[in-house]
Amino acid sequence: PSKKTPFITFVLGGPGSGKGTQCAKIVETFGFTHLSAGDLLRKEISSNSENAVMILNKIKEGKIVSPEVTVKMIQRAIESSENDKFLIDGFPRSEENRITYERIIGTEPNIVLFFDCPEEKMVKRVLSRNQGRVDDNINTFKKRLEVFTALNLPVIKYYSGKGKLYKINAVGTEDEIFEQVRQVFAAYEV
Ligand code: UP5
Ligand code: MG
Repeated sequence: PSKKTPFITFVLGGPGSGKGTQCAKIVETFGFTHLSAGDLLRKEISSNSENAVMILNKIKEGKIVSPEVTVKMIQRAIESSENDKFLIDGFPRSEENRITYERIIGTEPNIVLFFDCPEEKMVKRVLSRNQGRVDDNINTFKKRLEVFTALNLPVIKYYSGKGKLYKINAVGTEDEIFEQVRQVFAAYEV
């Protein structure tokens, strides 16, 4: 039996802008399933899959993994879930990512959240996270930020042009930021 077309939210923002933190709150309040592309890739590394070494090297360099790999991972996660609403966190990171997703999945997201955060806040948050991520060091942070600016901002612009973008001010307490996020989903009644 074919499932209902799911409600898809892309969650974008620079490194350390608070995507994962806010996604956890959206899951609690609105019952979404959270798919962090970065977490899915890190899972591939720890399961020693055929792509593990390639993925680890990309993450260490702050570079973007081939979109076929990432989209297949997302597709599997959506298809194996019973839920019909998903947060896709940290993807698409480039126009190539976006176009590959549309080609393989065949749809566009319903809405896109953009956590807008100044660099000095993001770098502080990343360097004080202390969860042992191989990319949480100042050198890799700089590369992640460069890639974000060059490749991810055009995607954000694209969705803004389509009227799908919700820009969130990502400075403040977690609860202050979530209040803006809550209003977006409340309006959609999802
Ligand atoms: N924190 C959160 N909110 C706060 C607040 N309001 N005030 C103070 N502190 C706050 O938050 C970061 C830290 O800040 C945490 O310690 C948190 O407690 C605190 P978090 O919610 O984790 O921020 P997030 O935006 O999720 O940061 P993250 O580092 O995960 O973002 P990235 O986009 O850099 O990382 P991601 O995991 O998405 O990707 C990692 C790498 O994977 C990429 O660089 C790339 O190499 C690869 N990748 C791909 O190749 N393709 C993909 O599609 C996805 C990833
Ligand atoms: Mg994250």
